[in-house]
Amino acid sequence: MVKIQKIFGEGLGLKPHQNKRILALYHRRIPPDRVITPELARTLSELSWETKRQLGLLIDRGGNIRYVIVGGPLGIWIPDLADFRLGKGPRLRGLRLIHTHLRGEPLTHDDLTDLALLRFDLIGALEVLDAGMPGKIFLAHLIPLSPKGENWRCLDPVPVGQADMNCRELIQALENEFARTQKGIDARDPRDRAILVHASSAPRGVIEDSLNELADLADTAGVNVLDKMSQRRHQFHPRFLMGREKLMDLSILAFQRGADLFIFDQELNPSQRRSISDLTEIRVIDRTQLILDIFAQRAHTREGKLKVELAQMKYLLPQLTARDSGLSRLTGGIGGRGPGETKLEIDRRKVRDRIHRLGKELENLNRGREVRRQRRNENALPIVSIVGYTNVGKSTLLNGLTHSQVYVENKLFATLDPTTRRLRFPRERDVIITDTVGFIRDLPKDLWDAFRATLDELKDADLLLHVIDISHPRFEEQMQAVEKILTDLDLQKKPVLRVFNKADRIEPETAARVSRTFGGIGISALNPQTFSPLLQAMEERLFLKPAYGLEPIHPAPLEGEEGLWAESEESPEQGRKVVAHL
Ligand SMILES: Nc1nc2c(ncn2[C@@H]2O[C@H](COP(=O)(O)OP(=O)(O)OP(=O)(O)O)[C@@H](O)[C@H]2O)c(=O)[nH]1
Ligand SMILES: [Mg+2]
Repeated sequence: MVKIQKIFGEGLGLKPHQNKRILALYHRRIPPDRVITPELARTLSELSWETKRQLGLLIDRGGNIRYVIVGGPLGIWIPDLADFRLGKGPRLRGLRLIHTHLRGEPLTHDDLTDLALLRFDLIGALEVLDAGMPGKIFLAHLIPLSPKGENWRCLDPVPVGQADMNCRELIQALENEFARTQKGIDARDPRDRAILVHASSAPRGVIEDSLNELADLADTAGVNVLDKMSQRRHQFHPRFLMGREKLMDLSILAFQRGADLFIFDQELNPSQRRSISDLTEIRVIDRTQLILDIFAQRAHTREGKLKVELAQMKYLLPQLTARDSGLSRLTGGIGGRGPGETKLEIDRRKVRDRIHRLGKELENLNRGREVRRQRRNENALPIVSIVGYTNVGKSTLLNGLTHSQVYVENKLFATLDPTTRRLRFPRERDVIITDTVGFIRDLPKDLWDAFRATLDELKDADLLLHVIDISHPRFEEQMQAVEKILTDLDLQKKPVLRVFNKADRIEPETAARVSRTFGGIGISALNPQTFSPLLQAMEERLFLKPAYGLEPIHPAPLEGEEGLWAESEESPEQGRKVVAHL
């Protein structure tokens, strides 16, 4: 084994003979079951007293001294431990830190932070008495998840000569204990094991809702969510977003639970992501990346794949501007997927070229779609578009209405590409009905841009069916998020029918009340027998509208909301389409 034999830390200003004696510490070896020998403690203490600086030793499990560190009078800074990276699983670092304290103080907060963040086997502070005699030794180690929420245990200080516990056995016992608390984890399960993190000033309920949605997203992406953690903050730490303290708790929690990924609910800039990941040695992604990843998994058609890749590349570009050596960590999304994996060598120029080419290819596809769209318009069939938050049952409704087999799944973003079907009303009246990609609040901008063309097709719709999952605890927020997106798409004037779906999952009276309150129609997309009132309302909207004027679609708008108004047949465009098929 090649040892790095140099003084780490604040070696400047030491006298040559001190330097030499400190370097000579590398030749000491400690029996593997001892924390430190009294002889070594004495030398360390003497040298520390003479130089008026803390001295630290990082000792491996074989009792070899791997790093000798010189600190200041009050603290010591741990170097980059490149040779001792943390692996996956319930492992401590394989190094213990024994260092001197010149004022006889017990382990400080900084010491315990190092213990936690660096996952040392043990940490010890050796008291330096007058004339450089060693005094007591203060020891602490991490402990597995406990009901009291403590992260470490501080042992009673004893004079260093009496510190006779079996160090090897203690560390082994600890690792066994950690392995036991992580037992729920199946080592053969290839999924990422994540802790979800939220830091914002939002009220608790909002944070909880947001984390629940993030959990759904993570589940959709195929991530095993082990735990959630949140911090209410009014000011964000520029480097770590959350406070350093909290990050330490997070790091310990990750260790205790055996997590290998943090998913932040807040958008992180590249340097924040790197700082957090460097400090905790755990991969870090944010909600945007998670959604991008889901879209990447979901894209099946050529067009869908192009759009998602374009969004991923656009997302990647600014990440590359920040100087970064660990590109793989930045670009590897869930399970190392994402554009980064096979393109470690990508540089900015290549990404720009790719963005340019993807843009061109999509433009061509869009042109083709434009032609199809015009043809459809010439056919002059009314168009009904199904919109709504993701997973509310849009595709199920399309299937139910048109006896189709569009892909349906209880996961988010099952549908990425629009599907179009023909729906026949009585009296031989046909309409075109389309299913669209689900909406979500705060859709990442790059995805929004990529899907903009698809969403713009909604402008052709004569009627929007806004499907709402009435059984969802946050259906009102979802409804509002969708209506905001419709406004952003400049569709606020489109006739909209609110369709309260999954009525089978709640009490009939509640369903009726909600439909009345918000002005909509309750259905169960799984059961076409519930469709009659919906079909009737659609028919009325499409074919039997009053001759003139503006007609409110929702009888009782939400409080503070202006209400959605439907244009009547007076609208020349709609008039043309509808009249042709009456
Ligand atoms: N109980 C119940 N479940 C429903 C109903 N409608 C849909 N679902 C279920 O809800 C889940 C989502 O349905 P989808 O039709 O894929 O939803 P979507 O809105 O198209 O979702 P995305 O395309 O992912 O945005 C599926 O598991 C459906 O079986 C309903 O009326 N009642
Ligand atoms: Mg769908």
